[in-house]
Amino acid sequence: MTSPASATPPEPRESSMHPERPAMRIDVVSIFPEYLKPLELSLVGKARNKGLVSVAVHNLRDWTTDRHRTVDDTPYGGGAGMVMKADVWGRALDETLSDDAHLLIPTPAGRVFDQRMAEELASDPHLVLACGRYEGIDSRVAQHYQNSHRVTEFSIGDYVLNGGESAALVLIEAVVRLLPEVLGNPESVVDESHNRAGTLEAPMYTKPSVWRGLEVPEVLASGNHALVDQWRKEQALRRTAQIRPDLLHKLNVEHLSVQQQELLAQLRQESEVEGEN
Ligand code: JAH
Repeated sequence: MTSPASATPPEPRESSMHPERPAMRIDVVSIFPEYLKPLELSLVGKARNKGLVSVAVHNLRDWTTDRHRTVDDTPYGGGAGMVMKADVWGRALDETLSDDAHLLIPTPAGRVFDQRMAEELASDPHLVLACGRYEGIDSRVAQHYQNSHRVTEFSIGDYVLNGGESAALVLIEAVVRLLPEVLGNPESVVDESHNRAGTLEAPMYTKPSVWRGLEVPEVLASGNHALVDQWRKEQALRRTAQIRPDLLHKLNVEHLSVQQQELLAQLRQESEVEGEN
């Protein structure tokens, strides 16, 4: 005889520390599933273990139908290299995409992935990354799924890779660290190299105060937090102007202090003069 249901304590869930289901599901499809092994490590691996995200990696060849498990064919119109077949990708994605999935395709021809995009993706319930190889995936695959799903072709920078896998790893790490409860210290999410204002961060130092003759800037040891803060904001802006002048006109002025705004006007004038030469 079983005990009455009301007296039976509920079964502990798979992760009793995080009883809610993962905030996000991520599926990756690739012909090199081992390339995605780093997802078992470090930040993403820990987030998976805590049940904050579920990640599955699939082998595209599981959706081939021929003896040789063929995933590519020669390009229409000729040219070098091979193109990944739409029919194989179609079967893989029909099975992998949920109704609310966002399909992400790494390609050198995609929208450049940045922190803003990472923040947007962190709100999606389901990401599916389709990693191509060779000369890429038959263009009709992205076209087809645009009729039923959100589809984003993305690039992690202006260089050519041998396939989308490493770009997928980059995107996943940037997104997963933004999910609630993934980072131990949520302050470090905003206080880092692409902050609210969009400047680079000030240089950082730790002990010893002199290393190989190089001294830590005096102000940082002053104990004057207001002065330190002011110095860091100035350094942040100077560094941005020097290393990433392209970021200067994208800055979020509302998140700059009055002093930063004045310095910005000065740095912009200086770069205008340089640009004229
Ligand atoms: C190369 C499929 N960050 C740019 C980027 C992204 C993807 C690829 N290359 C560069 C790529 C070959 C096949 C994707």
